[in-house]
Amino acid sequence: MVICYLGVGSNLGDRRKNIRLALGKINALKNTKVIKLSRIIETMPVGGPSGQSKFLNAALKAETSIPAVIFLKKLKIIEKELGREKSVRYGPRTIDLDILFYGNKIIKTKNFKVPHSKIFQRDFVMKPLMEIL
Ligand code: PH2
Ligand code: MG
Ligand code: MG
Repeated sequence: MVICYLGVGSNLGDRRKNIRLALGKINALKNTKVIKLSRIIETMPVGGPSGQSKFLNAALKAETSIPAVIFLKKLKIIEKELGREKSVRYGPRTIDLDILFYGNKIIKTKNFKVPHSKIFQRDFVMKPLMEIL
């Protein structure tokens, strides 16, 4: 089992419900268990189109035996199931599930970086993450 930390964000639709449903779906993945959830905080959007709605953000700690790249794929499927649609960069989304840390693994591919590349620049990630670390 690997301990991992995920960042969760939503600024479209019923944000709290989206986060709750995502959590349930992550917890329902094979050999995966959500261990801890931070408080859910409301944050101003960083980047993306001007005038988009505020986010709800949270972080969670989970353990899984699903390999990182497959875990990422499963998270993308959950995002889709919760109505995430392709949009402009940093645009509004029903749910965003980011792998912040996956054990002590370092991954650097074009579309997938672990640790997540902007963790330390982003208050909306750091605040909830610090709470559960
Ligand atoms: N996610 C982004 C870009 N901007 N701003 C806030 N407040 N919360 C987010 O989760 C967020 C963001 C890209 O994933
Ligand atoms: Mg993100
Ligand atoms: Mg993302």
